[in-house]
Amino acid sequence: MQNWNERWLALFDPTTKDVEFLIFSERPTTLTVRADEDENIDMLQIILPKGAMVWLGELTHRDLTIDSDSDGVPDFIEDYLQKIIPKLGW
Ligand SMILES: [Ca+2]
Repeated sequence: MQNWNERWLALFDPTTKDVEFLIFSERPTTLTVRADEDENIDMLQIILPKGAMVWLGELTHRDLTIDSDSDGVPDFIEDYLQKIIPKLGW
């Protein structure tokens, strides 16, 4: 799980190349995350303001280790979000 400073979350399993994106029309009001004893997330609860919309997408990444600006967000995710968020019109 990555990024809580913006209106999106990216979820990925390091054993696969699949990344799921949740993009919110408004920032969620509450985020609850629970992990098991192996630190694997087994529950994620997101509470949104009334009327908020969510866009869910899934992609296959090339390489999550490439982070040109060293902000912790892989280039693959930043490039994708910069393309898709303006198209949502939120
Ligand atoms: Ca980055």
